[in-house]
Amino acid sequence: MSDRTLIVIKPDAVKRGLVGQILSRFEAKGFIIKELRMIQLSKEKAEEFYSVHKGKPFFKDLVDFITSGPVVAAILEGRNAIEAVRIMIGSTDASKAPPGSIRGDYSLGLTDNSIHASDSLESFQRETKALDLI
Ligand code: 3AN
Repeated sequence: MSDRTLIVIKPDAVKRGLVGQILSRFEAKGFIIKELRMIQLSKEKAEEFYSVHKGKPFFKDLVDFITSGPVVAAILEGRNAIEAVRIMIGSTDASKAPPGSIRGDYSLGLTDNSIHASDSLESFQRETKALDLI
């Protein structure tokens, strides 16, 4: 159980002006924002960030999309953060994410699904390093 996790608000949500609404949900839930940064990812950093998906058919689309505009990355601190935040964001395919979850409320996409959150301690460590947050 980790008390910290990483969220990345993706370019679709940043372009649509949803940063404040999304961050406020985490604050309302009780998480503390420990780090907050707007980042334009390079292709190299994006490939490092998504390295677990290297070789998959959607890898190029993923890298193209995450580099298509700035993202907002935040480290959140709170009880059982990784699991709790994954529940709040909803399933990867936003068309199947339930209303009330962030993807369920703000997106219909699969690649452009508004938000990423670390799914394990290992992912948290790799992803924060790729984004130069730690
Ligand atoms: P999550 O973001 O829910 O952790 P992952 O880590 O399995 O999901 O996938 C990372 C990202 O890759 C997803 N957010 C989504 O944008 C994209 N992705 C995952 N699976 C697919 C797929 N089958 N087709 C296209 N894009 C996908």
